[in-house]
Formats: sequence, C-alpha cells, structure tokens
Amino acid sequence: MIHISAVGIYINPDNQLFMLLIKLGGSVITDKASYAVFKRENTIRLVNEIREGFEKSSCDGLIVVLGAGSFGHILAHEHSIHLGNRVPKVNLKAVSRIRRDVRELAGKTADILTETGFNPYIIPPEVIVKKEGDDKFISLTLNIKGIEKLARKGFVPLLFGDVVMDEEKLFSICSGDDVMEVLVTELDCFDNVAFMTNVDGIYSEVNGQKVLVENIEREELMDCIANLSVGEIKDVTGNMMRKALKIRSMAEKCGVWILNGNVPGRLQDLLIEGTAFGTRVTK
Ligand code: IP8
Repeated sequence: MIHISAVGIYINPDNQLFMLLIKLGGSVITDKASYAVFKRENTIRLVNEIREGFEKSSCDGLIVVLGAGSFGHILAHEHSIHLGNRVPKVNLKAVSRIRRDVRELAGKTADILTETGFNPYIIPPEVIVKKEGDDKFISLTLNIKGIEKLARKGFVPLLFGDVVMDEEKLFSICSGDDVMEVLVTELDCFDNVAFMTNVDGIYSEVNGQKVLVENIEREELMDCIANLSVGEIKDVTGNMMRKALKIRSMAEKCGVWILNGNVPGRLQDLLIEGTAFGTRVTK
C-alpha cells in the first residue's frame, strides 16, 4: 500500500486507485431559507475546487452526492413527508413536487459539472437503496458495483437525497447521508470522504466555549454527542444523533471529513494538500 495524500492518492491491495466521494450539503448548494433557491456561484466554485484537486491527484474517479436543501426540506417539513402515509391527510402533490425539485437541483449541478469538464451521470437513490424497516436502507448490490464502474470509466455518478418508496409507509425520505453511508459500506474504493456543510466541522464545548474538534476517533464521537454540532439539525432527515451515527459507521471504513463548503479553498486544500481546516473522524 502506498499512502501519499489523505484523499484519493492511495493504492489498495488490488492495485486499484481510490476514488473521491464528496457530499455537497444542501446548505452549501441552496439557500435553505428560501424555497428552491440554488446557490449557483457557490456550486460553481466548489466544482472548480473539485476539478483542481481531481486533476492534481491521481485518483481514479469521483462520486458526488447532493443534499436537498430548500429543494426538499421546506416542503418535506411542511407536510411531514418523513412519516410517509402515517399522517391524517397525505399530501401527494408535495411528494411529487419534491421528487421533481430534487431532480431539478441535480440537473442544475450536473450542468455545472459538465461545464467544468466532468461527465455527470445522474442516479436517483432508488437505483441503489431499498428502504427496509423503520429507519434502515439496504443496498441493491449489483447497481452499487455499477456505480464504481461508471466512476472508473470517466463518469461522475451524481446521487441525491430524495423521496423514495417505502414498503410500510408507502414513501419516505432517503437523505444524501443515507446514500453516502450505503456507498461507503458497499464499496471498498474510498480512502477518505468529505461532507461539505455550512459549519467548520464538529464542535465540542469546553468550559462553556465551542471549540472545533480537528481530529476525533469514531468511538469518541458518540461520547461527546451531546456537545456536538454539525449544522442542519432541523432537517426532516434527522437530528445530530442520526448524522453522527452515520459518520461513525462510515469512519469504520475510511476517514470522514466535515468541512465548511461556504468558505473558499477548504475542499481544495483537502484534495491537494491532504488536509484542511475542519474535522476528521477516523477509525
Ligand atoms: O438534504 C434530504 O436529503 P439531505 C432529501 O441529504 C429530502 O438530508 C427529499 C428532503
């Protein structure tokens, strides 16, 4: 094994180069306060940072996952979409609208990826996950392996949080975090993965003061959960605890970075230098 940089340039035992997996959170690509407002400039800047980093690395592929931001959460919250049909009056129109809106967001991001020289391949989450039980997603393994192949052949699989079919509740929400977790669990091609959020990373409270945690081991993550914050806690897809559990599960297999995607240069630093101002969760 040759380990040159923290992200990407890493040869695994089968002599295959690692790939980049980046989640662009809803708070960095949309204005979360206003329904379906795309932060185009920020997204262009982030995609350019990815391009720079990708070109300078020798990694073998890129997969991007999108949060829904105001293209999903505002209506989902208003109509309790996460409860599926377990509400007195199911709002089918809201479900249709959200499914349409998150595809619009994926389309807008795909356009930017294309303009930057990438070949995006939009993949709705139902292609790779199936909702099972109350809060669990199982993977459709064949299709997941296909995603790795697409990425190695030059496409950029572009996945996103969405409303998906649910055997018990008819429909429910699959977040971008769920998609990230399934990809990391099922594929062995990531050295580090990055979550671009609207905060600098995970904070801990020391003597009443919030302090950024730069490095944390996965087991410690849950110990100090009460004092942690990675933003976006009001989302319908869960509170801090759920997000932290997902990060902990991913850190079993690879490093998980939480970075501020609204600050220029952080993502590029990570991709080029192998380190950046933010939080790294390790095994
Ligand atoms: O923004 C949520 O995905 P997330 C998806 O990654 C919907 O939590 C439809 C609200």
